[in-house]
Amino acid sequence: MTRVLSGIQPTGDVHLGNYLGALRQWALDQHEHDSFYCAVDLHAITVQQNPEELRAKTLETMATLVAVGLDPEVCTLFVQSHVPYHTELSWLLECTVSFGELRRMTQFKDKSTKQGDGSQEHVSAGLFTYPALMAADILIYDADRVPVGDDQRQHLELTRDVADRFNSRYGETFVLPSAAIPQIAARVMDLQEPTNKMSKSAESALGAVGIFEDVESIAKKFKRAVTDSSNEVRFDFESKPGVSNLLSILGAATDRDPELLAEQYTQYGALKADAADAVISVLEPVQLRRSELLADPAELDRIIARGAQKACEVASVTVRRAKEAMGFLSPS
Ligand code: ATP
Ligand code: LTN
Repeated sequence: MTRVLSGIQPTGDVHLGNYLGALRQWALDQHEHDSFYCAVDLHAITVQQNPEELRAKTLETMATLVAVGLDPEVCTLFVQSHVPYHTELSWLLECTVSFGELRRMTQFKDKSTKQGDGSQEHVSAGLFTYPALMAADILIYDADRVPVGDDQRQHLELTRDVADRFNSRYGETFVLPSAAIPQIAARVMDLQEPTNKMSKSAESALGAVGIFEDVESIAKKFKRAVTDSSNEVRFDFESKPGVSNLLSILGAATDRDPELLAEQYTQYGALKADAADAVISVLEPVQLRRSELLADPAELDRIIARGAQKACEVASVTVRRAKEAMGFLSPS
């Protein structure tokens, strides 16, 4: 059976881009494949976190995973730091990946220059080596398939390269994974700045739609979405990023082709209203499940404990295999 692994950072509020680009695919995949999903708290600390907030956000992210329809009876849901093997394998992979490869990662370039004075002087070394930890997250579960948004494409390519290098140096050890990136809405853009991706760390509160936001607020954000002045509905991200983003969102939420949808609209107002309605109908069951879950916090603790145990069983075997291949002496 195909193995699936993916992760989400327990930072900020989960938004529509996370949902349409990744989480919705996770919920479908769990029924077809042996699936592992985690809150990647070790990745979150590549930028400084407040300890209380990190703890609360990690719990909240796990509740979100259940709310989007991930069934702990069907897939494995866990917190990354509960499986210490990830950091152990990460070191082996840091010694396999090259400095030049890490330096070329666009996410590092973006995030490191946005921090502090932009000189990269004070960014953590972890922000730089992050892709090795991400490769470890994936390779440790022998994952064939990694459902992610478009922004993670480069990290997946690096993971394959590192796995391939390790296998040719030390013998067949890792499965080479593929990114599973959705056809539509793989890169949901900010509603206010449609040339930037919708992000947890968005500057404008109106630009990102949280998946637990109340429906009035969602409708208002779509109504105020930035378009352009030509009043022609056409799917063309180059010249009409705002309108094309709305068409993609509507297409993803209703399972229709954005290009064909464009033919049905002559007015931006109608497109915005339909996109808002479609998003609200997709998110309503998610919001309902979350309120049920928050009423029973002990259940969430049980889910997290069971997930850690299942994940450790698989991860420990892969790390042992990798260490043996690399020439570490087995403890007697
Ligand atoms: P930040 O932007 O603050 O770095 P993030 O919103 O990208 O955070 P992550 O936890 O890094 O959130 O991503 C979780 C998943 O959501 C990843 O698979 C990522 O590719 C996907 N994703 C994130 N933003 C978008 C987006 N705007 N459109 C589609 N998918 C997205
Ligand atoms: N780098 C990803 C989060 C992430 C991930 C993973 C995704 C960490 N480990 C393993 C897929 C598989 C991000 O920033 N969204």
